[in-house]
Amino acid sequence: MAFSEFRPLHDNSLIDYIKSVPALSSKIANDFDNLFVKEVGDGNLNFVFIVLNSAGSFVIKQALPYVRSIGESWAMTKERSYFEWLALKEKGRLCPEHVPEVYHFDRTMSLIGMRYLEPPHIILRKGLVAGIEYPLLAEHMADFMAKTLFFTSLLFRTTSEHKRDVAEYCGNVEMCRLTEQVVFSDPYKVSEYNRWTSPYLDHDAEALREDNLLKLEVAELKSKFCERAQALIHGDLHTSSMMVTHESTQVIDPEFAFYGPMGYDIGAFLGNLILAYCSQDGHADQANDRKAYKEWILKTIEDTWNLFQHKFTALWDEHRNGAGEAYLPAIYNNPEVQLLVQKKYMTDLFHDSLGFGAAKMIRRIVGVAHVEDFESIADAAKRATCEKRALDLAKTILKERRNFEGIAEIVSAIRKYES
Ligand code: ADP
Ligand code: SR1
Ligand code: MG
Repeated sequence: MAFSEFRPLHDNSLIDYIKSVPALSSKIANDFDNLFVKEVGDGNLNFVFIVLNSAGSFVIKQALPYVRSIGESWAMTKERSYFEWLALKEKGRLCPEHVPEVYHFDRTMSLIGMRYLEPPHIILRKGLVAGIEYPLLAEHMADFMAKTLFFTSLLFRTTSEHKRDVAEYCGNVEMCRLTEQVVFSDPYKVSEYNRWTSPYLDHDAEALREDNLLKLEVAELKSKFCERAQALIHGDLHTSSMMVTHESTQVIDPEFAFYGPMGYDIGAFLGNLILAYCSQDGHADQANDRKAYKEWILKTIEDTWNLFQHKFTALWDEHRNGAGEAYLPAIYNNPEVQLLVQKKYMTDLFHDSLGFGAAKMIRRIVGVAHVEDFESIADAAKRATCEKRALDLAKTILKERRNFEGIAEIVSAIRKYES
């Protein structure tokens, strides 16, 4: 069977496809007799097949020209697969410890073949719902974010390299426009796609549309998201975009990648950890009140930012006499000015991260795409109580983000929203 033009793959055609690609068939020793193939895509957008036998394994991810969770009525470019591949390669080069290896890419078929993250790897969000602690998570995510953000920013690169790559990723405009809509626009207006736990949150959803101060701040964040090509960001770094074990953290799914504000990635991760925290009371039962687990989440939030800040500034110090265009050594080479610019840069980045993180919390409660942290709380009243707490907290963080001086103050603010 020829695959010279795009077609969605199913179990049988997938096997024919694999037979036609040596980079894939060699992974399973060309043995098709006892092959296990299963579609496991539970994300919002794409189809993911696990392929394995006793000789080896891989995953095939294919983008179809629409949003999977909505259906064919919401068209979406399958070129997202190209940008996912590009970003997996680049982030894998910068941080191979935390990115699955890519084995194959086919632009015509919008298809990526990559490492199968075998059990016990699970999606982090599922681990957070189950109450599982991951002792290395903060360290690993801080490492991933510090390396991928620093090395693609003007702190490290020349403007020639930067503009070349910015231009390439501008092609991912449809994915950026999806984010502009579902994160920064729809939650603040009437939209056919919005939903929330009704009737409990009816008033809260309406209040968002009438909160002028909030809308002013969201406009500022949206403009930064659209205009600031600070680094190559993942673009969708929530807790379902990483697969984890106790020892391993693997970041997947960078199909929203583009040159944008670093705080959008850091905020996505921290904001989703805060959502996980706020959902814990809904998962508490007689066997486990989740109190200790909530403390672990708070510690992970604090450690992530502190470790990120440490690693990022260490990379900056190490490369400060390199080719980075932002702070030329000829101008910024004395320790006093170096300290001043780093402090300003990190403070601005912290406030950006808080703003974007809060916006991403809000969209998961009143927008189109919700999260399992809350959706898996069957009792609607209980779910709404958790969601309302998260929503109120997010509104405070978003509006007052510039007043927070460190992550410990955010942890204190989170504690204040306890019932
Ligand atoms: P989407 O782009 O639709 O959000 P994801 O990349 O998040 O798709 O993948 C959907 C699901 O497929 C994940 O939740 C995970 O269960 C599974 N998956 C994706 N990539 C891998 C992988 N490399 N190894 C194992 N499972 C994977
Ligand atoms: C229709 S919105 C789908 C969402 O799922 C992805 O993971 C992104 O977060 C996107 O906003
Ligand atoms: Mg996903």
